Parts: sequence; structure tokens; C-alpha cells
Amino acid sequence: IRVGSGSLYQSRHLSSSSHNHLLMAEDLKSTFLNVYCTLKSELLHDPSFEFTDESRLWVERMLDYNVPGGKLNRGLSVVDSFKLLKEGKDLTEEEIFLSCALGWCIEWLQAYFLVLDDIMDNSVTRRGQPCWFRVPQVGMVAINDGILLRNHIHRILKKHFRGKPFYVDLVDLFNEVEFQTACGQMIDLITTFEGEKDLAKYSLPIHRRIVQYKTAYYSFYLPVACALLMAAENLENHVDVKNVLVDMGIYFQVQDDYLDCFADPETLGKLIKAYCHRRIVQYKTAYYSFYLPVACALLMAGENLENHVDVKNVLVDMGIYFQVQDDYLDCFADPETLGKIGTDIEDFKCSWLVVKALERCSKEQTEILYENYGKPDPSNVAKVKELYKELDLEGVFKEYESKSYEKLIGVIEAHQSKAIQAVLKSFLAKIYKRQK
Ligand code: GPP
Ligand code: MG
Ligand code: MG
Ligand code: MG
Repeated sequence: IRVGSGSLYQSRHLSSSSHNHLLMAEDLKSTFLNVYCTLKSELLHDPSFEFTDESRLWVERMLDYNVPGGKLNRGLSVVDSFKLLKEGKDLTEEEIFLSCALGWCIEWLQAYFLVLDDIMDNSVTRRGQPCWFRVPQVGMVAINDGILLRNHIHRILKKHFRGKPFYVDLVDLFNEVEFQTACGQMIDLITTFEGEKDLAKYSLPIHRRIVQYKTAYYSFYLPVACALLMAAENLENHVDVKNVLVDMGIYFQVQDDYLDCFADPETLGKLIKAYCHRRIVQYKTAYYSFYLPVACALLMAGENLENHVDVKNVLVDMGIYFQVQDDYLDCFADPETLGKIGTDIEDFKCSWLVVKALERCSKEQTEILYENYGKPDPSNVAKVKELYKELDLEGVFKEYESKSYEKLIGVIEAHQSKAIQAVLKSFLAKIYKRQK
């Protein structure tokens, strides 16, 4: 295993005896970029989310802006390393595709880190263009985009590697490396605390620890570890490889710190929404708050989740009901009891209340709503609340609440298993008519 060749991050020289034309240096890059298009298109048609044209365009723009624009060294080195591990044997089409896909998972991981790192570092440019969060309209949506990028990695792994014997090791590897990088980022951030600015505390061992965790594992160890897993190797037998690569990563980050100061930034390349309220709520709350706990319990009880689609559907409906309550309480609950002060009106949120208000407004009332919704001034907020009272949104909500309850109970009681009925009813009991 020629990991110490030093060519990983410069020119790529593949064995010239190779007849595998797809992997000759130039072609490799275009093969690699083709795989990006395939993966992107799969993600944009992920059946776990009902895309609208608007949301699909957002994700596509976000991916094109953040994922493929770098040097692609980390990603390409998975293919290089795997090829080297096969010692000159031609790769099959499938092996080429899969090693490229793993390479892209690392590029996705990098994009996720950089989008968030640029917010944390208050950076201005990256890869020769404004940092993603600085693009007009993006702002703090970039935080969620970072989370999405992170999730895309596991979508890709699941789609293409689920059936492979090394799938569990692969998922574990990505999680492990992500954890180490987040810890590295943490120590990078907490050693710079304002108010405690004392250069005396900076030393080489401290620097080494930071860069080992924040850069070395994901940039150097991860690509090779991916290639090793593809070559059916057990990572536990390659601790020495890991150590060399971590040292290489530390050297690389020292270069980065140097370039941060001396390189030329140019060359361093450094209203009411059209979406429907239900879809937002379903995806932002229902799955993780309601389906996930029960799905965990079902798995622990040895159940196959595919046999429980009906349970999922009830829980997603319950989650939607729960978020409607949340929207209602944001405006109508006593902040003392609720434990938080609502900001949905100021924030121009697509809340259940504003959707119901729009359904009920006269022409004049619609004008009031348009003039006052989404403004930070308390007098504007008060006008919206007054309008909500006029429209009797409290009554509308009470009716929605009892209708939802009856409907949910009906579905639950139709379930054939008493045990599952009990699980679902205990959930519903916890949230029905809640005040906070
Ligand atoms: C980059 O360090 C740090 C990372 C890529 C890790 C981020 C980890 C997260 C969990 C968000 P840097 O700030 O020195 O890089 P650059 O100089 O490229 O901004
Ligand atoms: Mg940074
Ligand atoms: Mg940083
Ligand atoms: Mg830096």
C-alpha cells in the first residue's frame, strides 16, 4: 500500500499499464464528475421527501455551489487508493462507480463542514466565491443546508452500499470521523475565546491536537479507509496506515494556516410561502418527534419496520397535530407557562394561524395582514393578534383540536394489535390539549 507516495494531493499518476481507460487521469476526473450528476439527481428525487419545484431548485443550487467546486483531492483519492489496493487489476464498472460515490461522500462531508465552519469563523470567501451564508437570501438557512449535506452522505451510503458486507463499517467510519472532526472544531473554537486572549497558552502540542482532529482524520485517513473497506480489508489491521495519514494531515493543516496569511485570496480560491404548511410541519417535526421514538421501540422488540407503515402514518399525523398546537401556542399561550416567547408573527413564519387567517380574511383584513405580518415592531404584531382574535382563530383551533383527536383515536382503535394501540394512545394522551 503506497500511501506514503506523497502524490495524493498533487498530480495523479495511475499505473501506465492500466487498460482501464476510465481511470486515466483526465478521464478519471470526468468519470468522477459524471458520478456527481448521478448522485445529485438521485438526491433531488429522494422518495423520502416530496419535493416541490422550489425546494428541488434550492437543493440543486446549494449542492452546485458547495459540493463540486473544490480541488476534489479527497474524493479522487478514494478511487486512486482503491485502484492501488487492487495492484493494477482493472476495476469493474461497479467498482469504479462505487469508489467514486464514496469519494463524493467525502466531498459532501467537506462541504458540510465548510458551510458551517465559514459561519463560525465569520469568513468572507471560499473557493473564490462568497461563503454560502453570505449569498443574499441564504443567510442562516446555510446552517440547515449544512445539516442537509450531512444527511446526504447517509442517503448515498444507504442507496448504494446497503447490501454490501462492509456497509456497517462504512457508516461507523463516517460517524467516527465526523465525531473526531467536530471535536477538533470544538477545541479550535474554544481556544480562541474572547476575553481570555492570551497567546501564552498557544503551543505546538495544542496546535497539533487541534489540527489532528479538525483536519487530519477526514482529509487523509477517511479516503484511504474507504478504499480499504472497498477492498474488503479490516480497518483494525491498518492502524499504522492511519498514523501515517494523520501525520500527513497535520502537515497539510500547517500549510493551510500558512496560506491563510500569505496566499493571495484570488488564487486561494478561497410572504407567505408557496409551500403548504402541512409539508413543512411533516418534515420538520413529525418524523423525528413522533415516528422515531416508536420506530426505535419497534426495532428493539424485533419488529420489521416495513410491516408498520400504518403506525408511521398515524404518528406522522399526530406530529402534524402537535406542530399545529405549537403554532397556536406561539401566539395564544401565556409565555410564562409556555416557557418561551413566540416570534412566529415577527419572523413571517408559515404558521397554521396565518394560513387559517388568510382563508378567512375579507379584502380589508387581508390588507391589514399583509401590512403587519413579518415586521419586528410590537405595534405591527399587536395588529396581527387583534385580527386573529376578530377571526376567532381560537375557536377555529379548538375545533381542529377535537376533530384531530377523534380522527386519530379512530385510526388507532382500528389497529389490530392492542400493544401498539397502547403505545399510540400514550403518545396522544401526552399531547392532547397541552398548554405547553
Ligand atoms: C477547517 O478549519 C475546519 C473544518 C473543515 C472542520 C469543521 C468542522 C465542523 C464540525 C463544522 P479552518 O477554519 O482552518 O479551515 P479554512 O481555513 O478552510 O476555513
Ligand atoms: Mg475556517
Ligand atoms: Mg475554522
Ligand atoms: Mg484555516
